[in-house]
Amino acid sequence: MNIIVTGGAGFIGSNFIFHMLKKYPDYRIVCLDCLTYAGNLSTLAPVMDNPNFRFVKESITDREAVYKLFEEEHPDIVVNFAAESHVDRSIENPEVFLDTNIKGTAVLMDACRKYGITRYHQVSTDEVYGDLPLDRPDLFFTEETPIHTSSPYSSSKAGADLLVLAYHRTYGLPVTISRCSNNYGPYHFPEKLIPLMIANALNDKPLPVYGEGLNVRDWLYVEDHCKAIDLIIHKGRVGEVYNIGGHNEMKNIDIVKLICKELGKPESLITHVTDRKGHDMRYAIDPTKIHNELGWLPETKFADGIKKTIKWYLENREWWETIISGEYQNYYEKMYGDR
Ligand code: NAD
Ligand code: TDX
Repeated sequence: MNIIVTGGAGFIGSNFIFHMLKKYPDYRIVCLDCLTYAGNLSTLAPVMDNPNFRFVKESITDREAVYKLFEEEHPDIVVNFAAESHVDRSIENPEVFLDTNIKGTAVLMDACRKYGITRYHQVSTDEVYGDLPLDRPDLFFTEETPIHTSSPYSSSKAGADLLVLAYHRTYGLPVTISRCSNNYGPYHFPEKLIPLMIANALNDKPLPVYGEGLNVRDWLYVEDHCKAIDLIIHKGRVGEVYNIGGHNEMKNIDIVKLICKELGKPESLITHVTDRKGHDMRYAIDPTKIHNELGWLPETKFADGIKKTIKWYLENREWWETIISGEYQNYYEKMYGDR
């Protein structure tokens, strides 16, 4: 099996590559990633010398480069993780989100049509469903929940999902889509809630909680997400959407307090800052379909996963300190400097 994994120098894609190379020693994995601010080649250092692994630095929006890669590699499966992934950045500058998340997806699928593949898998998000109210804990997102996006990021991901389903219906492309809740774990870029709070707490910097911190997210350990995608690309039904979630809803403020406790830092570091524009209140996934059809269940309890994650950030300071001392510092100043 020859698999192209796009966005593999980012958080979830890199974890997926490690999972696949370990579990399937006879598979070839080709990572296609243009190394945006969020892509980090040092993350892939442990597999760079693996003869079954190849890294290619190109953009999924570059049709010529993508076609050339397909001609060279004849992939059986394409798993598309490549995306602009940060909601706050999409609010500042939506354009690159449209280019990468929508146009890039179309280019990849055109290559799949032209050269033939057995599966195109789109890694999507629960954010395409919009949000749920805090006072209706009985409501969950199912695969039938209407698309109802809030941010330029989620709209671009929803646009891509609709294109993927259209390529299936119109051209018969063998596609699957997964819509996962918030991931956490090693190699998570420190602009996102959990790694940002860990890094700031370790540096005794303020912990910027948006609004009152009552927004709810459904957190899933990244390895469990990777295992779900592994199942879907091998056993999932073509043309189907699968929700993936941890049944682990938590308020932002409780996560931040837990991180303070685990690191022995005072809660007085918590600073309430201006809320995110259009901030989704609650995400909650109903993962019944993937459980019933493919037998998937989350394996990592949040209490264990957050400990493992914090330990990883303590043991890999160089990885995230390099990031926060570079260009990212300008972004951080712009985002949090005046609030
Ligand atoms: P990330 O930002 O950590 O990584 C994205 C990767 O894509 C980076 O390596 C970047 O260099 C690469 N990339 C960006 N634009 C590219 C382009 N034009 N061509 C090639 N490579 C490009 O993101 P992540 O958190 O790992 O998310 C991966 C995927 O999973 C995304 O599609 C995201 O929408 C989806 N997702 C993420 C979460 C989450 O909690 N992080 C949850 C559900 C779904
Ligand atoms: O500094 C912060 N303070 C804060 O209160 C940051 C960065 C975030 N937050 C809040 C906003 C959200 O309610 O924490 C929550 C989580 O924020 P993010 O880590 O930015 O994640 P979210 O917006 O929920 O989106 C994530 O999950 C779905 C990923 O970034 C997306 O790529 C994925 O699709």
